[in-house]
Amino acid sequence: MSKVIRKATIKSVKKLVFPILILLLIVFVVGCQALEPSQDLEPSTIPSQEGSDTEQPYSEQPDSKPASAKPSVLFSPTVEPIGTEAPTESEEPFGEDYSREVKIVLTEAYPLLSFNSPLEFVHAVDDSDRIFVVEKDGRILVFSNNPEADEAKVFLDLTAKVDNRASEKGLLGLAFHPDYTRNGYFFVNYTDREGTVIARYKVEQNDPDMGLADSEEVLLTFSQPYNNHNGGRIEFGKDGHLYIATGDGGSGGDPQNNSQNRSNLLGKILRIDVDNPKQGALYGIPADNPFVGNDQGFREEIYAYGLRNPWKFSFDYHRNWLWAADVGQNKIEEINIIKKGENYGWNIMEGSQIYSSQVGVNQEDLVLPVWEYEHPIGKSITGGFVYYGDEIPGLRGAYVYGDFVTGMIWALWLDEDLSADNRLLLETDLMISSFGLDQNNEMYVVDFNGKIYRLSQKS
Ligand SMILES: [Ca+2]
Repeated sequence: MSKVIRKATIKSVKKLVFPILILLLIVFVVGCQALEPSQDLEPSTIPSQEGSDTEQPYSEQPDSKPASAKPSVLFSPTVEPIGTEAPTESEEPFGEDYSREVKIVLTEAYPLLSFNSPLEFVHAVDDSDRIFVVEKDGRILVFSNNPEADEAKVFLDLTAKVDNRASEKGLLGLAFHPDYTRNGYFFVNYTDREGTVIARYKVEQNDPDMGLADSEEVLLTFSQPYNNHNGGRIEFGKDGHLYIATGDGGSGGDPQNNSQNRSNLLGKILRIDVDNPKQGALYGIPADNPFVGNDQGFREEIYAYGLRNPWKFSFDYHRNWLWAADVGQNKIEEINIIKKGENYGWNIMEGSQIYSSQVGVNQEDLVLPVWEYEHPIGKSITGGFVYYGDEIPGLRGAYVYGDFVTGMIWALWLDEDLSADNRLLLETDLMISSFGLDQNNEMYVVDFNGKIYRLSQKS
């Protein structure tokens, strides 16, 4: 596969269209001002926010958002979607109603429930239509997927173990074993005072709403040199293996060069086999992991590397693609299609641009993002999922993602040849800490401030 896979044409069109829209807006605003000279006009400046070296995915304050990018009405697209290029000619595979000119609204999914710094929205693979919400401080809450749900039970409380004392530390990931209905196993990713812990727990046999706090089996630990960039999501692939997102260890610019260093687990997507442990461990290495049997000291858990903080990834099971959104440093937020053994560039590249030079790495071997956007359109990408639900036919096949800092939500259609059609769905005031799917593949947005919203089609 070609290493340079981002299509520049669409982006350049976008780059032209957006300034023209802005120019028209300015002309309009100036015109209005001339008509009403006494009226004070809000300055339409976007704050110049140079990303700090320790840009963090969920520590930004709401008031740091570019105010002028906000619509006056929440949850209603007040600007035409950016990048409305005509869809490609290829036959639409997702049904007759299929049109990408879809209008989306968000509604509060569980008005009677609120959460304390929620980071994940997961359903158990057991057809029970329950939702599990991961709270940063170490609790997992469970409730019925019903707008009238008025009680969330504590499924697991790890607050005594979890070190939550930095903006990117805490309980970060939850995944149910593909055979959960039989073995009751679920897996978590959290930080403690030493670093990252990947652990297995078991559900109480007679109470599906109670995880057993004393059932912990630690699979994997690794230290974190700095507080930030701890990755987050863990998820099982169709291959039955557990995938784990790790960050580069933190600070800014990856000062320890962890992401390019395959002798550690930082700045990677890992893949482990939790069902066939090797001797003396609770997991094994899948036989076809890319660095199995290497004699260079590379960690065999590594599936892909060169990532900065890909704290949200997800599988597109229809196409068997692994999507990972990688939070940028100072300039560029990126989306990658992760393939086995590939190097996604950080910290040599930030998105498609050179960040630093490094001896011994051939730039041609680096895989560039399939899509990227620059600051200050957004400053911390939150990866979502490809939508395959029934309620929004026009969204089928789109990778839905957002930005934690600016609250924007987009849909990205990617053809097999990786040509991209990216559209703005919504501008919100949410601090988007995650997207989630229920068992029917309907999509939700998690607001770090405590509420969960459901995507639906505007009638
Ligand atoms: Ca990259």
